[in-house]
Amino acid sequence: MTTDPRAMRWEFLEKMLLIRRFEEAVGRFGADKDFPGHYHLYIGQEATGVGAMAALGEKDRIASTHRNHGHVLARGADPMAALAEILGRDAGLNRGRGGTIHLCDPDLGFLQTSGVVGSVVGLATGGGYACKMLGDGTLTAAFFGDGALEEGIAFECLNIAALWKLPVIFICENNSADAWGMAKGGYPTLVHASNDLRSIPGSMGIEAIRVEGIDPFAVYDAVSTAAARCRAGEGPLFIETMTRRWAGSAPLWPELATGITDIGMATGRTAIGDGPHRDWYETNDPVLRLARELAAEGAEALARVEQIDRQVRDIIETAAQRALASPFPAVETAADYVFAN
Ligand SMILES: Cc1ncc(C[n+]2csc(CCOP(=O)(O)OP(=O)(O)O)c2C)c(N)n1
Ligand SMILES: [Mg+2]
Repeated sequence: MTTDPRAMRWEFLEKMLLIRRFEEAVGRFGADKDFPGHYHLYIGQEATGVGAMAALGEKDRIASTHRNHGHVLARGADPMAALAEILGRDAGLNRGRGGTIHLCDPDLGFLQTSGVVGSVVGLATGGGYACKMLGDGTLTAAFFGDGALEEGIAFECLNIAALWKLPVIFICENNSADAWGMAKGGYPTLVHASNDLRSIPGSMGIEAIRVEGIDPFAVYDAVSTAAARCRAGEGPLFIETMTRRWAGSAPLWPELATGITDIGMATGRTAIGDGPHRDWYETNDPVLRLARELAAEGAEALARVEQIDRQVRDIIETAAQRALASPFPAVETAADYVFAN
């Protein structure tokens, strides 16, 4: 990872596009019923995962949620092994045992990813305690949704992390703007008495800031500053990254509501039109936003955006075909890797 800000923009675009094409492939698998059960896509939040991961160190630990695909990829996991995991295949990151919700890459520092809302806050606090005991200057980053702050465990763990000055960065991805909520047949979204989530860690003396979750540089800067402070022994910090909920994540089951991302909407080759998702394409889609900014720099930059998109599409298409063609674990191995020996 470069630290040159100009080069970083291209790396961010490439990673964000990789996650987008990956999620579109998962959406296709989901629609085709290639894997069972519920799943969640990271579309609309790519800038948060990519910006944050770029600011973390190689030895830092990470805990993530049910919406984990983008985190695992942003950290550098192999897309084919991640897709194979979602499909329950033996070639998957967790030999097909974790699936979409527990997709995890321990080699990249993931302690766990868990679908139990709020549990991440506890896992990361434990991770932070371990980092502090090791005294090696590492930290643990927790990625969780706004819904996690409805859970009791979040309050206890923020409290203990503050009291013990644990090196933890609590990254709350607040995607509740434009969410439908259950009353409209959507997914359960935030139901909280607090109208500003920052006040919760704030009441425990944890500094809490809010950043634009569609701006990878804002997230990168916030996490870099927080990491330096954690490593200096100042204790935990809380970052709330705001995104508008992608239309495809508003209903109970995800759907590719805004279609397969057309990079032409960033390069000017495709007209955005006046449809229902105009705001998304013009303003809220973090991938189109960064691609547009880069493509505006001239013909060479525009061609580079298109080339990166082609390259990333190829990587994901090949990974998807290989993952789909790969075998399921053998029946007699069903209990392997599941229980500790
Ligand atoms: C302890 C617990 N309660 C309820 C659920 C059901 N559930 C799954 S996702 C979800 C909403 C989570 O919202 P948030 O944490 O904001 O994450 P998002 O899906 O918005 O990224 C709920 C309530 C769960 N998985 N775990
Ligand atoms: Mg949420």
